[in-house]
Amino acid sequence: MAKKFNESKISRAIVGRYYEKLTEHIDSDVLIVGAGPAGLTAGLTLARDGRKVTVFERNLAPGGGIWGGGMGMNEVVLQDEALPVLDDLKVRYQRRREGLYSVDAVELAAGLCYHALQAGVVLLNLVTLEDVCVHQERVVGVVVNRTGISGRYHVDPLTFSAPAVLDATGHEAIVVQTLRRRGYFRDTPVERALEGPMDAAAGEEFVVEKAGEVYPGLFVAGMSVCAAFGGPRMGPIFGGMLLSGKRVAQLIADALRTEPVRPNAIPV
Ligand code: 48F
Repeated sequence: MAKKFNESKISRAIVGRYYEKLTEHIDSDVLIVGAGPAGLTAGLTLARDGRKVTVFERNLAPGGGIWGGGMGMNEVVLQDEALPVLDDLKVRYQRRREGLYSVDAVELAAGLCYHALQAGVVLLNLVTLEDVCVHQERVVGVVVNRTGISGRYHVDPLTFSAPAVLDATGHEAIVVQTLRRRGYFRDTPVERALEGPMDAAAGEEFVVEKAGEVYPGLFVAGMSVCAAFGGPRMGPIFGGMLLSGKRVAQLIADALRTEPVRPNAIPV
């Protein structure tokens, strides 16, 4: 009996579809660096709003700091303000005696990834941000490389363009860092800001309140907010990360309504 498929067809299906995704997303509405709780929530919200969203994740598995809960115990804690997000994701939670809610870390990470992709987000894992594109004092894209190549071989990267780029890389705020080390934030509070020591309640408020645009075209959400503006860390409580992602999505959506569409795009 003739075989329905062979190894070449399998390879062709993977390569074909992957390069379709890449080509379709060279120009996006929003580029998100980091697939942790903040980046995934922002991506999900913007994609549901009809935006073309690309998420880059340096690791193999998206989910960022969720998987390990606290000290490797895979439960994360959230406060009641974040429950509507969990309900929307159909992620289950348990009220604890302390008045907080506990969620299985794997269920939260999986739920965020699943719903973000279902909403239309294209997530490219094993891709590391190396730099940003700045044209006329505005961030208009990202410079990325394969994680296995980045920092290891002298191989030039590729670029993706969008009118809005979100730094959701967590404690490191890698995207902000690419501009900071070149002096783009001279004489602003971002120039020397450092993440502060732990204060869970204050940190949770800070990441939501201060989520927003840090440089024209560049936004921050999640722990990158603390790294950019000097807010306190908060440990394994995750409500603020989800709400920070939602808030920045709203701000990006507002900005996109007034920004030129894909300023770096050349019609093909
Ligand atoms: O660290 P991460 O989960 O950031 P977040 O969304 O959430 C922070 C919490 O996990 C936790 C916390 C409290 O609640 O304090 O730490 O702000 O996710 C950041 C993602 O960015 C990826 C990284 O692998 C992780 O999945 N990332 C970091 N640098 C790069 C990157 C890079 N250069 N290129 C691509 N992805």
